[in-house]
Amino acid sequence: MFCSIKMRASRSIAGQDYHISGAERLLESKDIPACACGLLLRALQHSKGEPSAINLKVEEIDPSCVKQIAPLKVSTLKAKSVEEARELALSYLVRLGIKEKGLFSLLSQCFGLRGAMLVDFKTMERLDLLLGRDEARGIRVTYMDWQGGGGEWQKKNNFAEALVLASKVAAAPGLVAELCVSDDPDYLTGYVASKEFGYVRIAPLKKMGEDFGGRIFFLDQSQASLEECVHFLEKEIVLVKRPETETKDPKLWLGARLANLRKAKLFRQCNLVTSAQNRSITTCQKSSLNFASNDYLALANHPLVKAKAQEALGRYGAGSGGSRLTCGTLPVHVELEQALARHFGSEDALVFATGYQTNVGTLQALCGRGDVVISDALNHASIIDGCRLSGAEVVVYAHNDMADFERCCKAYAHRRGLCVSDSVFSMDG
Ligand code: WAQ
Ligand code: MG
Repeated sequence: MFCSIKMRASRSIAGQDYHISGAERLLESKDIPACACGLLLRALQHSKGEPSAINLKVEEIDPSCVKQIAPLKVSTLKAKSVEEARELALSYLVRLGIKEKGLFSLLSQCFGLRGAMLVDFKTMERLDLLLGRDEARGIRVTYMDWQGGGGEWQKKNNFAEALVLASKVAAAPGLVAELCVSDDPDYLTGYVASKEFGYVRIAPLKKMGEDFGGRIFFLDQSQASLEECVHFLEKEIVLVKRPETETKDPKLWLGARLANLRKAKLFRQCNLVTSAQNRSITTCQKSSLNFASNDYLALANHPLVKAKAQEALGRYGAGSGGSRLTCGTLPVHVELEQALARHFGSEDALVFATGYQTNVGTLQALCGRGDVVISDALNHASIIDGCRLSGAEVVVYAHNDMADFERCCKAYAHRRGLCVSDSVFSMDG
């Protein structure tokens, strides 16, 4: 069952009802107990003080009546002072033909209202009073939530809740704009919102601790009647689609990833080496001693190796033309593998072009789903990738810790698998 839940907390002082906190959600009935509990705690722990009454209303709603709308686009402005922030807010409203200079003094009259003041956008006449309701009520926007609900119930997320409300308000017939400042004494951010410019967050729109805040909705009665607009705000059930947090424009999302790498100092670029591989190499027109090479045996620039490579190049050309399994196995490959097997005293050998391919290829060939790989915590990234690609369960033991290794082996003794350790560990530098 799909439901609406509303909480409203107030304090009665000398017979007068002061609004403390209000919130509402749309949710499945199974979530009602947890949500009710969260909203009650929120009311009881509000920074405006303890309520003397809390209303909680739960009602079934018809899911076929739910309208889905898009959220307003959000932008944020920070001002140096309250005056500057208010000027900024007004500058947005002026664009829509709302010219009232004293808007913030009008807003100060909203403090204590349970809902928003609805005014004519040209004359500033307060329209919600024409509906014959009590003055402190205002227009309370209800039946709205984020699509898929979620989120906290107890802790108020001013921004997320305000964006839902503002998105519904901006979608109301005839509604030109909204001006809002939180009435919470410690929350200084407010916003102006409209279909035209979206949701513009502005801070600080009041001083810390100031008894100030509320909402004004501006209606253009030539577009829609007061009743039509209020019906939408108070009765239509609206779910706001979650904003896309991830852009789909590849330039933007890849750009953001690159920026993050740079920020984390993880952005890497290839070093250009302009000399042959030796103990010293030339990079950036400078000779440097090379501690980064894997050419431990200095074979890369050995005259005999180079001469043999040149000979092979003359005979076979510059590429194998295919994978080893199809048409890429040449006599020189077989000779090399046999020589390596003899040297290491093994049955056979298989040569890969790079160390990365060796680890990824071998581990995948040896292990698969259902097997266990017991792996040193500081094994090279290529071993980790090989383990992952094999689909085997990976059990990691503390680096070079033979007691931990033994514990893992014993724990998995009943399973089939493989232990894998690097020989020269390079991952921690
Ligand atoms: N419908 C109409 N008016 C409401 C509603 C509602 N559902 N809920 C609150 N109001 C009025 C009421 O008069 C409150 O006193 C006033 O608005 C302020 O409500 O970081 O937290 O819930 O981008 O205190 C805006 C900035 C936060 C968020 C707004 O409002 C951000 C906020 P509060
Ligand atoms: Mg509040």
